[in-house]
Amino acid sequence: MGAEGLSKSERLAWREQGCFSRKAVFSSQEIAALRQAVERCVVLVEGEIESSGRGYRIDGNRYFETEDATVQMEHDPASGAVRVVEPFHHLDARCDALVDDPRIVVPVRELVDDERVALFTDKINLKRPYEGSGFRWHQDSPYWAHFASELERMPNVLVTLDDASAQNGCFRVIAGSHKRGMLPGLEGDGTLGPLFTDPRGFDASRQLLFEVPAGSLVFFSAHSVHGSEPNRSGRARRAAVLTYQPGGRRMFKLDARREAGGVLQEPGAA
Ligand SMILES: O=C(O)CCC(=O)C(=O)O
Repeated sequence: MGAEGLSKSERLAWREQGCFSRKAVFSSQEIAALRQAVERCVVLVEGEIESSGRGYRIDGNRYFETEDATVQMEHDPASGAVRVVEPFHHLDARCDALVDDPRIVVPVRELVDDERVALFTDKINLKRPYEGSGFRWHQDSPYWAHFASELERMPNVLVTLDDASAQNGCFRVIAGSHKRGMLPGLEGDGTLGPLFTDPRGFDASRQLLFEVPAGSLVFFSAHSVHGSEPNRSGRARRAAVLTYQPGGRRMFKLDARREAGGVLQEPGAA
């Protein structure tokens, strides 16, 4: 699949389910190169953590702030693995180029409803074999509401870097949960509890499992309740998530603008 605008069924899925996927958009060669690029980012942040990263704990989980990224470590204290790096695009030229890929940006322009789109944030979620932990049900919008407006115009695009299945912790979305805006968070469940969605606010039986091959894209709304199970398999489950917004706005964690995909040519322009 190339750089195509939204089909009728994708528009319908976006409106009704808050998500849709496009399978195997990137070739296996492209994904192999992207995996290598992502692993270069991990090595880079590991080096920074070792030399100068500032570490802290929230609800028992370990985080580090490097000069320009937040690094979350695996939950199990016995694991030394990096779990999430946010942002990562600026750490590697190949990752930076992903932000502008027309196969992502063309449909995103329609979801943002703007010819100009900018990056809001981006992360890599790494679930190493057997030790990759799950992501509890949550929405992004309650978190981002402190930093951004027009949350309906901030689509996420998850890029699968490995074949994803229920066994290795594929991404999941609660169909239709985006329709209810920001839902109540958990109370009395640690510092981050309010950022996890109270299970009374959605119907868990409506979860969609994105069991898709490496190189696929999952588009989902900032209001969608989403999450994933731990990796119980011997195969990695890595993914990149890019979040876009209308053009001209600054990024979430970096005090800079990152316009995406360049300016569209006017019809008939040379
Ligand atoms: O990578 C996953 O499975 C979950 C991603 C997620 O929930 C997030 O990045 O907010």
